[in-house]
Amino acid sequence: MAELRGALIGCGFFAINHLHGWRDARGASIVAICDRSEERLKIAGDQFGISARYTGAAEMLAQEKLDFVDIATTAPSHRALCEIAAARGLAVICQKPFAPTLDDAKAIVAACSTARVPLMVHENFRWQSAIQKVKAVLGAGEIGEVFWGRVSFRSAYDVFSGQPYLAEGQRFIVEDLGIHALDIARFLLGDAKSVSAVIKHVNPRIKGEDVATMLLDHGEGVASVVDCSYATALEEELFPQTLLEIDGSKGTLRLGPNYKLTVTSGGKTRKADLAPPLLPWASRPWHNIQESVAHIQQHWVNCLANGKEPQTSGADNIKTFALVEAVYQSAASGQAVLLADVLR
Ligand code: NAD
Ligand code: 89V
Repeated sequence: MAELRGALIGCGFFAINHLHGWRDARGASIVAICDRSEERLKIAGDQFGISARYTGAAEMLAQEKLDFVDIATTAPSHRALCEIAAARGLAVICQKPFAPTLDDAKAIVAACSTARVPLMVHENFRWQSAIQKVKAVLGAGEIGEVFWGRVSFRSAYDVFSGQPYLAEGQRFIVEDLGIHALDIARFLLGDAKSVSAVIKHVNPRIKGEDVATMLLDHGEGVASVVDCSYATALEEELFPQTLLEIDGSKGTLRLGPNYKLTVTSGGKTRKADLAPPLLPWASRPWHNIQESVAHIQQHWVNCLANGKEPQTSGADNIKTFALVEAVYQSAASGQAVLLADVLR
């Protein structure tokens, strides 16, 4: 089969990881790039040897022969860019957070559905190999029926130097990082029916909340606690690790610091090291996120080639996005919020 031809829009901080992932992907390559900043275009184009460079997305999509578009800009531009790609009949990958509002996210899903083009949100955390291996343990029934979980991300890492816009928004940790942890909770324990949340703003140098504690009701008595913080200075900085605790009817699973897995079942405990590989282009501590970028992008290529729905399709990701919205509503009201009400 011929290689799929992709174009990347947004050549900023995180897009460099996309470009590495595309270079490694089997079955696709990036043939054109776009950024409204000439400087970012030059940096990315020179590094990856891509000569088709545009400062306007519409012009690029009109000029280039493409199969898909990878949108790696920040959320305010996502809806307009997804809509112009869908109008041209191009399959779309869009970075998280999907959009500024749930209405925008729904509009993107509708535009791609009307145009009958595949849509995937680049929700990559579940594609970290440690998280995938945990999913496989649960799927194999080793700890029985899961009834409780904790998804935890606690750090004091300075994310603002690489991503200064994160310090500027009225919303921060739930929208930017909690969204990954909430998606992992859905991935491992199933969809949530309601959520209760408490959020806190600790760091005076940023505008939004940097601590969040969320309780998800997954139905039939199954619950998870999802907690995240960028105000937690630990003896050992674990950024960007997600720790897991999962209890089941036959045993327990823990994904502890430094990717150490412990599974206790039937009176026996086994341990495994789930440290991710350090890809040739990756650098610590970001390497687990970087490998997940390569994995999700290969998943996209495989889905496009085989006509399959991506795991984090637009329709799927609306449920993660709605959880984020529900968390903010719950934190503001002090009440549990039903997902069905948010999605209505
Ligand atoms: P950034 O600001 O460094 O880069 C965005 C780039 O997009 C900039 O170069 C900007 O000039 C360009 N741009 C914006 N609007 C444009 C438009 N309409 N047309 C052309 N170019 C445009 O941001 P970033 O840190 O790279 O983040 C980008 C996205 O990636 C965000 O949504 C962020 O949440 C997400 N992100 C995801 C992960 C992850 O692990 N999934 C990690 C970091 C960032
Ligand atoms: O996923 C993100 O957008 C990043 C980080 C992993 C640092 O939170 O901001």
